Amino acid sequence: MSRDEAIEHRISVCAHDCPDTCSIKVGVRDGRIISIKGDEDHPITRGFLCGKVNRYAERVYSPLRIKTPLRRIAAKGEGRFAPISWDEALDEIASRFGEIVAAHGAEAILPYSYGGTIGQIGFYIGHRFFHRLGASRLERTICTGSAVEGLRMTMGIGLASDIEEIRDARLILVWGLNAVASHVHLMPFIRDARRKGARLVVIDTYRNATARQADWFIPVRPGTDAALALGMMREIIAAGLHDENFIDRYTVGFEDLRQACQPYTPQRVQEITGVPAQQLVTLARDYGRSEAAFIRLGLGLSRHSNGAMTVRSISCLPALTGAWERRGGGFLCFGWGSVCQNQNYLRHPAPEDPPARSINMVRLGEALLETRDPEIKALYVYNSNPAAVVPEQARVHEGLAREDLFCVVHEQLSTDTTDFADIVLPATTFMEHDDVLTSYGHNYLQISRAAIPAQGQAKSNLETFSLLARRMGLDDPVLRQSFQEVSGRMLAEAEFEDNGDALARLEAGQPLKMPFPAAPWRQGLATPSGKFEFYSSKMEALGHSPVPAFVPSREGHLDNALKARYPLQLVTPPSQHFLNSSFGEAPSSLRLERTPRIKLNPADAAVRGLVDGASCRAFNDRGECFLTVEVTGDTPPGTAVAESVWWPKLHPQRKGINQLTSAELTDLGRCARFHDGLIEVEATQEYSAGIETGGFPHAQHKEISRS
Ligand SMILES: Nc1nc2c(c(=O)[nH]1)N[C@H]1C(S)=C(S)[C@@H](COP(=O)(O)OP(=O)(O)OC[C@H]3O[C@@H](n4cnc5c(=O)[nH]c(N)nc54)[C@H](O)[C@@H]3O)O[C@H]1N2
Ligand SMILES: Nc1nc2c(c(=O)[nH]1)N[C@H]1C(S)=C(S)[C@@H](COP(=O)(O)OP(=O)(O)OC[C@H]3O[C@@H](n4cnc5c(=O)[nH]c(N)nc54)[C@H](O)[C@@H]3O)O[C@H]1N2
Ligand code: SF4
Ligand SMILES: [Mo]
Repeated sequence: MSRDEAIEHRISVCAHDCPDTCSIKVGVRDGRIISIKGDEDHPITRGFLCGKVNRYAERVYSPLRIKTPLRRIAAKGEGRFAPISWDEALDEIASRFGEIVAAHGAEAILPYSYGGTIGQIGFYIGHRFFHRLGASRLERTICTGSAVEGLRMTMGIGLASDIEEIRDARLILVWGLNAVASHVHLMPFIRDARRKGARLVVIDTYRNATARQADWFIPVRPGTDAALALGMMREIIAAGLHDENFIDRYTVGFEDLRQACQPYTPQRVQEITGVPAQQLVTLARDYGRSEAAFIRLGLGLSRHSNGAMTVRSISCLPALTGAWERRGGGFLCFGWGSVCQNQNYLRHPAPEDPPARSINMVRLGEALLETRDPEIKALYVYNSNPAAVVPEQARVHEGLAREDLFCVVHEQLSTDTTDFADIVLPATTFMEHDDVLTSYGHNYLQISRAAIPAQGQAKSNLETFSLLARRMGLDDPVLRQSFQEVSGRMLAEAEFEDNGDALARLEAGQPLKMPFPAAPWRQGLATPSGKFEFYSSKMEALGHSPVPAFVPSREGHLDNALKARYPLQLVTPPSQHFLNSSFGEAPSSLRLERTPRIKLNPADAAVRGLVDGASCRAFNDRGECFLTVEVTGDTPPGTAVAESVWWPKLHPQRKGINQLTSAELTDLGRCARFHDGLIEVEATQEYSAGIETGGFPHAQHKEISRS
């Protein structure tokens, strides 16, 4: 047999928290990854992957990979451990959990997880274990909370246009989304549309990589997009570009909306958003007149104190013009695929599960430092790196450093969070376990099969929770189901566009498309009226304006006492080569991202005596973070941008960007305000050599910082 013949080709599905959910062809020889490429047969992947996953072997075989269970042998935070066996680790966890339940009650245990894997099983399988135990429940709202609630108020949940329809759009608004970084498989659909004459407009707080490709980039002040949407709606109505027929049939509250828009004259919108009055008028008319206007709304603008109201306001636009009705027109924030998954039985507590309190994941620092009755005595982290990604990081680290907190972290790599653990358990990557994948950006479902064996003694979330249940004496067979049992149940009621031998095709690795309901507004939406609600009595009942409104964000553009001290609005959006904090270890990603940076407008840099490449200290009342200054006209005056999330331990003093972000929750949906924080920036001598002095802890990182 030749060496080529020995290569097997397998299909895996990327399970990172990304809307693209790519199908991957993995070449494997002797159990090792030889090649990785995008699946040409997947209608969204279209034969290519992002750079991060093209280089996935780097992550799978990283020297930072955790290969065995570990027990802490030094102070919390130091990250020094001795290997132990799985049996020892499980015994210790079971006995410590047992003691804590006996002494303080099960609510003293807090699970902490998010999007390390968005495989349906890997994401949800821990829920029923902790529900059965009676542990505190985690409100997993850090990412989508405000956007989900904002959309719910206008149109109920689940309504979305098909990404594949963007091909037929004539005008595309990419709004609060840096697709080139975070949704790269959107770009070919936009390219297809532009080839047929469509225009791309990007509305964002800085000229990001997507804005560079746009026909028209419209910079807005952070947190002010609702005013822009209201101004657009005012113009659309004034010019008679609204669709009366659609409005009569499928919406409620048009007259209230019309009145709500009146104060948002082009001049007033310019004052709030910074968008010139004439540009607003042009944008509104272009949108209103387009035969097929498509809004791809990102979450950037939802991560402000007014995030839900902003999302709600923008989502009224396609109902006002009837863009929903036209092929190539419409609106997409979360794909329809994200609502037609049957994980409900994994996700929700069973009737026999004990009741338990809820703790919001954004407020982890508070939970660990202040929560009482009972105090959190054990934290079990999986699928997440809270020491890096959670706001008010100083408090998070202080909480994680508590000597009396028993902390277990199930992880692939030694992260900032594992550094604080008592016990670390080794986790498989998506290349090493089976799962069922749906997407929050498109509508295909796919089964992902392990392409290679587990590295070292790593185990999947499914296997780990099954073992833990057994150790804890939880003998309900439902807590110990195999992949076949769980996925079988999940897929039993699934519907596909073509149901013929669906299961066999899924088993063969094919993606299957879940059907869109045709024009669901005709059957009735999941709102109280069954229609698009320009006027929402639910909003009113919750104490918010029932009609769209611009509510200044907490740390926004308005001058006030806080702004006098901290004049810059900090936006911390995803960087292209990291995925949240994942890939923050990968040598190639680190090389491409170079150093943790802050983008400042030349005027803002000059008044602070900062030049390009200077070291600076960014700070506010919550904390500080040392960054390298990038002076650029891509960032408007008053806005500072730090693409994120670098590992805190690669920053000086292990102070990451989330030292500066607020853990206060959004208006609705209990989400985080990652782009709504005021800061000041000053030159610093201390770190004038930049990241080099930041103490890269691993030999590997030291090398990278030199290269
Ligand atoms: N490479 C990469 N891809 C990722 C991620 C990553 O970290 N890296 N993260 C993944 C995850 S978990 C998610 S949730 C998604 C995130 O995806 P989204 O949040 O939908 O979009 P992002 O690409 O993060 O872009 C956010 C954009 O919003 C802008 N923005 C911030 N505030 C405002 C505002 O007030 N108004 C306007 N108009 N724009 C604003 C930012 O400048 C940024 O360009 O991406 C996923 N994909
Ligand atoms: N400043 C700032 N902070 C942010 C954001 C921002 O834009 N700016 N974005 C926020 C958003 S949108 C989100 S969604 C959160 C995301 O935050 P997290 O969900 O915590 O995402 P990651 O940082 O990627 O960390 C996921 C961890 O899970 C591990 N993992 C992966 N697969 C598995 C598995 O199968 N099993 C186990 N046990 N572990 C696994 C990975 O190794 C990784 O360390 O971050 C938020 N934080
Ligand atoms: S991170 Fe996103 S773009 Fe990259 S391979 Fe995974 S799903 Fe595809
Ligand atoms: Mo997210």
